[in-house]
Amino acid sequence: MKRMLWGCLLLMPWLAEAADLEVANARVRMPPPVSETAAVYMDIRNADVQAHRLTGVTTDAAAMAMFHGRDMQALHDIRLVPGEHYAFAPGGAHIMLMGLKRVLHAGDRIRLSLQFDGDRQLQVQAIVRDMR
Ligand SMILES: [Cu+2]
Repeated sequence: MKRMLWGCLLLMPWLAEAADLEVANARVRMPPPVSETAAVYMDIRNADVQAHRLTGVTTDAAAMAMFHGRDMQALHDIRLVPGEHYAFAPGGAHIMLMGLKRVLHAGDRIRLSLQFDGDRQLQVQAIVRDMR
């Protein structure tokens, strides 16, 4: 049977898992109160034997979310190499939230929905951290 039973799992705030793709350590850099943007970081592990692609991200915490490279350029999708981790991390690629709908405080959690190739989705909670 094919691995079609992805569904939406939520195991722990920072560890979500769907078959062969795992997300860990999802966090949001706490923005200044006046900011309408924020960066989200996380590690995504592709434990599958084949490559996957992260194709989209949505959140109810902001008007828009997208992938950015280290120079803030938009990335269409993210290639996930088999057996490797992909890191959205400070100073590198990140998930950019634009049009925040509320002020984020340290300890708050926001929900993100990650879309992967093959119509698969993963629900992730990211915790807001003061990274100053
Ligand atoms: Cu950005």
